[in-house]
Amino acid sequence: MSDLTLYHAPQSRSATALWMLEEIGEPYKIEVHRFDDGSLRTPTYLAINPMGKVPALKHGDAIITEAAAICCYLADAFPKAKLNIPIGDLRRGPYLKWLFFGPSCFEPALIDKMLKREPGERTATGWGNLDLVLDTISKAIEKGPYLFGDQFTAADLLIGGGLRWGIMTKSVPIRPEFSAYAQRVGDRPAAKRASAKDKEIAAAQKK
Ligand SMILES: N[C@@H](CCC(=O)N[C@@H](CS)C(=O)NCC(=O)O)C(=O)O
Repeated sequence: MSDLTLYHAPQSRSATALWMLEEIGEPYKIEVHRFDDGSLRTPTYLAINPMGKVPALKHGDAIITEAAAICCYLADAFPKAKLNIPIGDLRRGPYLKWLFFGPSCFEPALIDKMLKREPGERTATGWGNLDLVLDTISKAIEKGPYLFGDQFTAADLLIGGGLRWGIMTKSVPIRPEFSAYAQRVGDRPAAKRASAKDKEIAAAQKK
């Protein structure tokens, strides 16, 4: 028994962790939260994530927060799913680069765009600007089908998930390579199961 619990709120960044758990295929529990009832600010939850945010993952006694770290952790902890590139493989470095690129470059650039914030001076902001980030992703997926050829990894889940979200919110301009890649990752059965589960949880909260 894997003893995995996801602390989740629907229609949020924790959808990434939910999708990753579906990819891994191990049994897991979900503790559902919402943003308007104070449940992310209780001492019990703050002991899990002092940031008062989702996602958080409990595996045995270990708590992991930050969506990208959760994806990286699960991919390594359950290698049978073949979603990681293991230590010892020279592609491990580039793989980690993409796992970090998601939250440190892609996400802040997207948030700048969504919040209509002027990107700062590109030499000072770690992510430069959205065009720079998108051109970098574009180049990396042009050969495809995934960042590392035929192998779909946790890095595709993060970058592809970010692109899907950016396209949906119209923060990412339509480019054929983005649409094709976003469609490819979104068509994965685990992505569809996670999305259905997330919608079901959101609908139950509205009742
Ligand atoms: N850096 C975190 C961000 C997590 C995050 O901001 N989660 C939002 C939902 S999308 C949240 O829990 N917000 C509730 C709050 O801050 O009160 C990650 O990548 O996991």
